[in-house]
Amino acid sequence: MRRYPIRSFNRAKRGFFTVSSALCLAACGASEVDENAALQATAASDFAATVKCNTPSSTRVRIDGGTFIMGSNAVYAEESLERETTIDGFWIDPHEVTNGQFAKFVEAAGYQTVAEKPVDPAQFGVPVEQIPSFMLQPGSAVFTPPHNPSRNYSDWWEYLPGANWRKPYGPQGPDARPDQPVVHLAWDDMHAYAEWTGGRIPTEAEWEYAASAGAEKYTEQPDPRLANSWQGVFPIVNEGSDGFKGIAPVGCFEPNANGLYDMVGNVWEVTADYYRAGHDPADQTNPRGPSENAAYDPLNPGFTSRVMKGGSYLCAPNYCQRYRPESRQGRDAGLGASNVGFRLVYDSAE
Ligand SMILES: [Ca+2]
Ligand SMILES: [Ca+2]
Repeated sequence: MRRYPIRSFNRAKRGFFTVSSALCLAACGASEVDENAALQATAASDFAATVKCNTPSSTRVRIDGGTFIMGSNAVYAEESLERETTIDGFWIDPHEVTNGQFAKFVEAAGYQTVAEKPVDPAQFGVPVEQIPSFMLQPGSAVFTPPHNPSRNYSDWWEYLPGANWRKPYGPQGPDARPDQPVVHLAWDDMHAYAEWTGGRIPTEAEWEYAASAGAEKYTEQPDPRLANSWQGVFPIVNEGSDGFKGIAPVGCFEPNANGLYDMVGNVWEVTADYYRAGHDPADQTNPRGPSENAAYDPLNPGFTSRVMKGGSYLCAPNYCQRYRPESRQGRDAGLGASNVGFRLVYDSAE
């Protein structure tokens, strides 16, 4: 898979890295860039969870087939239209894939993730002199809280060289904790892990069916005991009244009626479906979303995104009310982020 195609670079300039910030960083001396990176990593690592929770069982959970109302007409247009949807049964991980689980795969398979590999300048599709030098270093997108109120997400996302699943807050930050969900993975990394375990990445419908667990749809922020979200005014006031200002170890919050932890909140979870805003009302039986050719992400035009579900610890009432089973956004398949993970489903109990 291409790592940073031109469309991704364009998205980066528009989103994570504004033209001005990219040019500034490109113009700065190396030592100044290194200092900035260190400061960013320090600020971001303040968000590392310090509370220890009991790690739940990893035994696959059976989800019997059935019919439910997928989607929502109540919040964001991309989640509509609600429609009756029928799903075949499957098994699913009770918690997000952890760093400990991913480490076993990496060791056994000798695997290196996309964020750890050298960056090929040709993949940007522009002359190399137009690419900021820091973007030619291996790395990933890290949430770094700004000092001032902002509605511009380029103010709290940074491409941080050296950030990857082992060092989720960058090279200056703490190591990944085995009991926390793995982040900073590209689609290829998740797919490789799934093949190694004999599982697969769920469809959006499977994920939403398992997450909703027969409960009534809601729009309000969940009770702090139920999901790791953001209390306070995002992105500057992080009250952490649910116990975690950043990622929590898996299983710290109450499971849903299917016995699944952190389906909503903690980290977003990538699904197999390509992204397109809204659901096809005719696609009602084991839906798999649009074809790759029909996929379209308005936030990344010309870019093929996958659907991610459930929101993350960064979702707050004043920004990203996506702490719900129906929530969905497009996710760049070639670039990881510090609030995006995944879990697997299976077609057998073992
Ligand atoms: Ca929280
Ligand atoms: Ca989650």
